[in-house]
Amino acid sequence: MKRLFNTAEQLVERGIDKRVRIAVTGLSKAGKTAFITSFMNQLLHVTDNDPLPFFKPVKEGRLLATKVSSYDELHIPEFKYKQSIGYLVNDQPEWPPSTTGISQAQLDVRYRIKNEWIRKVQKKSHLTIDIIDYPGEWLLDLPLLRLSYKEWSSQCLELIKQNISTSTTAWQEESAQLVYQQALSDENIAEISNGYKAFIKTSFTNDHTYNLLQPGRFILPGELEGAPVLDFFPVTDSNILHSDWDSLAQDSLVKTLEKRYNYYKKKIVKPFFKEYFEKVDRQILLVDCLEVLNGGYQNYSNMQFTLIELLKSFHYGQSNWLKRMFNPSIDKLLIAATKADHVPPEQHRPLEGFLQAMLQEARNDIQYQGIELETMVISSVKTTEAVMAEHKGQKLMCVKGIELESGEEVINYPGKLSEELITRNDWQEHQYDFINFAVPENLTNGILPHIRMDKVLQFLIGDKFR
Ligand SMILES: Nc1nc2c(ncn2[C@@H]2O[C@H](COP(=O)(O)OP(=O)(O)OP(=O)(O)O)[C@@H](O)[C@H]2O)c(=O)[nH]1
Ligand SMILES: [Mg+2]
Repeated sequence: MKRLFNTAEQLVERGIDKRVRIAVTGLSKAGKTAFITSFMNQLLHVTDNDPLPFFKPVKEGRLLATKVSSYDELHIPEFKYKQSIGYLVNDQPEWPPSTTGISQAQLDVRYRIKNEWIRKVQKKSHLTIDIIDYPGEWLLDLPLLRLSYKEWSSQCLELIKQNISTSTTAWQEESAQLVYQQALSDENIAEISNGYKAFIKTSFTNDHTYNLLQPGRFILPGELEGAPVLDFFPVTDSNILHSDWDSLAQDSLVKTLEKRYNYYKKKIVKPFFKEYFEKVDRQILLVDCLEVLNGGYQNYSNMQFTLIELLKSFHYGQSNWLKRMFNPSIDKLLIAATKADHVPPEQHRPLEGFLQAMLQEARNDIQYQGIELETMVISSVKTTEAVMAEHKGQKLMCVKGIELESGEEVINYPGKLSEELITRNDWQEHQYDFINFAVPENLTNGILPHIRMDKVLQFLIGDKFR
């Protein structure tokens, strides 16, 4: 009953524009947790923060206070803001650890109403912001919702052909021996599926190829560790893939795998999407371009493919009060290159150009649906400062900070970024050297230094404070 009441209350709040749900999307290590922590941190310090010059409601002095409120939906764990900010601002600061489960934050912001007519009857109002954090690996599952088992298997086969240059793995050798038309015991299926899990885990961690070798829960199972729902794998025998499966027996291996794949989609992926991404109003896609630039052409084209497929999973469209209540869609999308503090400021523009070119096709398709879309280069936590320094005999703008691996202060010139779309041939000539930076030790006032978080806030929620 209480849940029903909460849902009804939420619907009304959404309809009258007093509640906004933001989807923070990004692959594993893109910077989602750091972003959510900084987003909350900036809002929680609206009254004692340096002016956030591009966040208009703050500039106009209308934001009065923000608090983290306990979440209405008790079945979803709360995002541990205090713990997360604790990592960043304590005496020996660290980055918050990689996320292993879902959690949700709810912020309540009180503000002075701008519209003078409404102000005559009501001076203050509030906005509730919902935001969720989850492991990036799980996001890779969303595109599965559009694929049949056969289509998914064909996609896996294609990705394996493109990416795996090394000798065949144990799983590939084993699966090549399988007779897909015949039945196979559950124990054997589990054994081979464990081989597949090991295979995608290695290619995910070692090559870090961002490819769509799903399911994401195979890489990070969470509470599903050891559950039979994770016992399946794709068919990578092209003869079987091109044959007709209608006449095959229900207990044949291929049909069993197909059933398990469909079960996984229905019981794991669909509820994940419905609960967290279906009722979203605004979205930010965080992209770690630096990892890709370091990684080379294949890495780039994998990430491009993955992100384009991912963006197809969301509903975009213009919004009005009725739609917001009953059939919400995303009316603003921000695509942001994260970790901009790795790049000297004069190279932010080329980095943005690179991001725009990488996602040109997806941007075009989404913008066609009439929504507001912007690209930005941002940093949730600024860890470096820009300095002029000599690099290979030239005076160049570099970044100075503490290198994460060595703990030493370093001055780094990451290479000259190109605004143009980089072709496979050009790529070899581009040498990039992005290093990881540690969180600086001087964040004693508890306010995180950032790059353009004020612009992010303005784009994502600025219009909600009317
Ligand atoms: N310099 C810098 N590094 C960042 C920033 N944001 C994230 N990072 C780095 O990127 C790493 C990953 O960031 P997270 O926020 O944990 O990434 P995530 O998307 O939540 O990753 P998962 O939880 O594994 O899906 C951090 O540990 C930092 O090393 C930033 O604004 N500046
Ligand atoms: Mg995380």
